[in-house]
Amino acid sequence: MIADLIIKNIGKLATCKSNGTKSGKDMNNIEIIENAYISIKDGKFISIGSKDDYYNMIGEKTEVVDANGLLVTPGLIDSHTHLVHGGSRENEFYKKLLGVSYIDILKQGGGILSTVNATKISTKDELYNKAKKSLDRMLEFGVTTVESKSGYGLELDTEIKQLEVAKELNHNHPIDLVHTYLGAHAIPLEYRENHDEFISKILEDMNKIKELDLAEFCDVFCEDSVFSVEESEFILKKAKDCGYKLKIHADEIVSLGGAELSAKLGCISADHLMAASEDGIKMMAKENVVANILPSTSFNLNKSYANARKMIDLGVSVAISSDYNPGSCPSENLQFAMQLGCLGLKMTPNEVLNAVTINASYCIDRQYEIGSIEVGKKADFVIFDSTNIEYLMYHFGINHVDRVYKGGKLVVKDKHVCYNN
Ligand code: IZC
Ligand code: ZN
Repeated sequence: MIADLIIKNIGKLATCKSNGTKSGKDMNNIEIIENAYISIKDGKFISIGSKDDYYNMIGEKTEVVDANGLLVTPGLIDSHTHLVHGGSRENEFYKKLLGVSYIDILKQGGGILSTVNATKISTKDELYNKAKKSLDRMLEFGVTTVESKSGYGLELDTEIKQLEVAKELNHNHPIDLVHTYLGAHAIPLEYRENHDEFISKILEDMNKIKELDLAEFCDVFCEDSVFSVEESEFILKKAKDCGYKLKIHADEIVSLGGAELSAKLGCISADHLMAASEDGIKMMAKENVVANILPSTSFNLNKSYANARKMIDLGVSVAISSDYNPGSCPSENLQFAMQLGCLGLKMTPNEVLNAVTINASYCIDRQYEIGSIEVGKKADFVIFDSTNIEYLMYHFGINHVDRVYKGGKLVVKDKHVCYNN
């Protein structure tokens, strides 16, 4: 078969190929092909090999690119973000440094609720342009697929506005987006004494959003002073009946039993887990719930890191995401989260790379399309300005990307976006 594009002279090709989620000791295994090439046709990988075995795929129109001996990995996947929102929260930054907690700020009507106000008063264009800027940054860091949550409306119209912006961006931007409805993100002040009434509104809204086909996943912020385990269970069960796949913000600050609930309900991922119990982790391993850990949030809130080593020892599949949001993680930089995967979570560089590629693809149910470099999968890949995986985590705080390809098209060159539109 004649290829559209061939990348030759790849020093190390980290395919991240796997027959399922990577877990336990297997999380540290990465198939590496040295002196490799990849060839692409119609946006997909058609052949992967070593040395010069690509000659018979070169036609008149084939573009052959020299990777100059560098490292190539699958496009990175950010499977937990609060991408679309209005405003920013630097006004709360110093308060936090003085020791006022994230939840106390929320209880005072700030935090998520202040972003809800900023999102309500933003026009669609404003939300679109702000989120597009963030997506460009993510792409420049090597991210080619992003999960994007709503949750800054807490009423139907603004939730729809956020989800529609994400849908338009999915259409117009090279990054593929996966959409999550997070109507249960906070309790508006007027419902503080009446959670049940607010929850019944969420149930109505989730049906409408499903009818409009605006979200594939449903998520709940299960946390002390936000949604209890019982409330989260009630909401997520209804979401499942409505056709959503499930996610949960679990045991981020207080050990409530969110990990246990994720296993009980068959969530695809449980996210955060800084305070997850050992029983909860064991239950997640048994039910194959992916632990989606967000170490940049631990860093930014100056909190402890999730116990990734224990999770891996107990057989849980671990993914890592940015949690990009205006409160607890105002940074789009997934490479920084990867570096904290080593420095904070004590994961190995190989485990971290699997966590942001193949395991992250499972968090968004895209494991058959992306997450590894395999024949038939979408040709999303990154050429790093590095000859090995370790260097990406060791040399921290900088962007290691050389070039990014999305569906076989060059979208980042010399560290800057170069797609048309
Ligand atoms: O805006 O604070 N944790 N939700 C749960 C967030 C962080 C986003 C925010
Ligand atoms: Zn979150």
